[in-house]
Amino acid sequence: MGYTIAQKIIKEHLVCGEMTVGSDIGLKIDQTLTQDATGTMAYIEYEAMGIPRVKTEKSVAYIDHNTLQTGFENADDHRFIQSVCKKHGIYFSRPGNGICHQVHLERFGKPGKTLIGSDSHTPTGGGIGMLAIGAGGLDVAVAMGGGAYYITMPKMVRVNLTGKLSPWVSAKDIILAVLRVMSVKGGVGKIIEYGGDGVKTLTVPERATITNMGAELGATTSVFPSDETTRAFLKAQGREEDYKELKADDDAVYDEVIEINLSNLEPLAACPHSPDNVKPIKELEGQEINQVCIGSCTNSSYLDLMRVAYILKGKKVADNVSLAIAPGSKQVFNMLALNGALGDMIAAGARILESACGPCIGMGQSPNSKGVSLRTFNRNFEGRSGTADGQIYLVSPETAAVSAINGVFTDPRILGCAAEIEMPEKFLINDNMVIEPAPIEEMDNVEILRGPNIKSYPETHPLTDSIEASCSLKVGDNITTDHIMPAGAKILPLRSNIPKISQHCFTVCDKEFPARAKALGKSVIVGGENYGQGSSREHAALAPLFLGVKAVLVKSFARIHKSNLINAGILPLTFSDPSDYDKIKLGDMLELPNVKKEISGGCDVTVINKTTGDTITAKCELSDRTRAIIAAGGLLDYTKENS
Ligand code: MIC
Ligand code: SF4
Repeated sequence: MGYTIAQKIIKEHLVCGEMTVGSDIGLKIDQTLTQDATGTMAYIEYEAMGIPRVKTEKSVAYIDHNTLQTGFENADDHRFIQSVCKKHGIYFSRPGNGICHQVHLERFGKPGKTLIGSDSHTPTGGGIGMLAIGAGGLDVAVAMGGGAYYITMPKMVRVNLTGKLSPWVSAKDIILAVLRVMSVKGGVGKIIEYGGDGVKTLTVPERATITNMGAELGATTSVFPSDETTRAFLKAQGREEDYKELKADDDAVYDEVIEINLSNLEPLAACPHSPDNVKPIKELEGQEINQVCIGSCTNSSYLDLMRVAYILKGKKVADNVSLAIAPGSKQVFNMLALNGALGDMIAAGARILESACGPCIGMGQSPNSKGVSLRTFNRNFEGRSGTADGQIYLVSPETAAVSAINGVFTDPRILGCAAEIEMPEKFLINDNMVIEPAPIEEMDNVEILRGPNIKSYPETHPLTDSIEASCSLKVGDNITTDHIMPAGAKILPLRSNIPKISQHCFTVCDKEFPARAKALGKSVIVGGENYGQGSSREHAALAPLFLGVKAVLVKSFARIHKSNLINAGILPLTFSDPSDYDKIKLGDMLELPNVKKEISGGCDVTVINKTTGDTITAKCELSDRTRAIIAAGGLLDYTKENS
């Protein structure tokens, strides 16, 4: 039996476990990336492990999320990360150099290598044939220290692409079409592999748009073959030597196959408030809009922005629309500046932002009340834009640009013939905003620069024999990490201060939660399906840890959040019978009388609702390793005990 692309990379990097679906496997990690919003904590954790130099082939720290410096906090965090990088052997990409995933694809990613990143959109690297996975900061810290990264061996899904996109239909429309079929939880426990004749019609940045948004499927990762198109991209980036061919064997076996004929696709939009709420633009045409934002790690490549500039050239942004554009990297920005495309955007009335995440994470550009905002981003969760009643639609750059001019939802196919925009044979290469680490012999002279907002990792506790705690919060299905630990310009600067950021935990759902949980001392959160979807932010586990949450009992979990809970020593429990969800109410007193014994024996966990008298059972699906992590009180304690 042959192998899929992902299975080939996994086989080459397997350090423990068996490649059978559902088994716990450990992977050697070649590269890591962090961004600043998760990075400060990841480096605090790395420091706590006491390993002098990173052991990966390449580790890069990007500053791209918290770039709005309205107080000392973000700048202090950037300075802290820069000093840690210098000392411990990590490359530092300065603020302004671009969004982590875009820059990593351009300058560092290599086909066939493994990459983990403390950001859920790390799978962008799958666009050049990497096995690139989003993880919690602590997992990344462990990988930097040379430790393996553990996942559950996923199922393999093949998305077979045939045909060719019609003019003005875009890579974004492909992934929105996949989301329409699979939904935001359809990818959980799966790797999505793209294949078929249609692959060769897509450039690397287009492939990266698709693998990037595989995160919204809940997939472990997504990957494209590495072929002549990949070689040409790497050559244009001045690094052809990093090329390696990668394709699935003809007799590779997939658990699921999805067929997409590119020729049949049309422009699509993900409507509020979920990336899988997909409708054709045709159905929305003519509706008035208020804002357009172009950028983010999904759609901010040179090719994307050249198409946008082509559409905007000689036109004017409609009076009722504010158009913001953030090029994905300094490379893209600089090339647009030199070839005149930036001038076309400015002349049309675009507001040009720095190369960073910006509006995608609510760092500025929040729309007006009830504002309809078309964005080329990947997430439209409620409130994420910073405007609680904002109506966010996710669209392609082409749809975004033409709608900005017309002031209403517009199908870009009205533009007629395709724009003749070619991939450059040579990108502009200038890595002067990537700072190299100090040589080993000089590392002792590097001082770590800490600001007053940088606090240590919250206190952890080993698992106790029993737990008695009340239900401090009950929520429904598809709770995102943006509900659990909101981002935005006001809260993000607190990412290195868990006591302070905890005061915002779950306030989107229930303003009283932080105070109530803290007053209770110990508590349990109850939730529905796909709990914790979205971001990799471990703050969505660390804030509950700080607030005394001992267990989260839900119908099902999203992958990264479940492992962040385990890493924080919080029990991830699922109802054995989902209808038992109705047997617990806010404020009920719960008892887990034999929890330690049951967990160590791999048995179901008994939960007694002392308020109602009901007894229910919960599953705690753990491997031997994650069981030991929970028993120790989290991954940091486990790593210290085992090193
Ligand atoms: C996001 O898109 O939600 C983020 C912000 O990039 C997060 C990381 C974070 O919360 O810092 C992600 O996707 O993991
Ligand atoms: Fe940044 Fe948005 Fe991409 Fe997250 S999804 S890494 S916030 S651009």
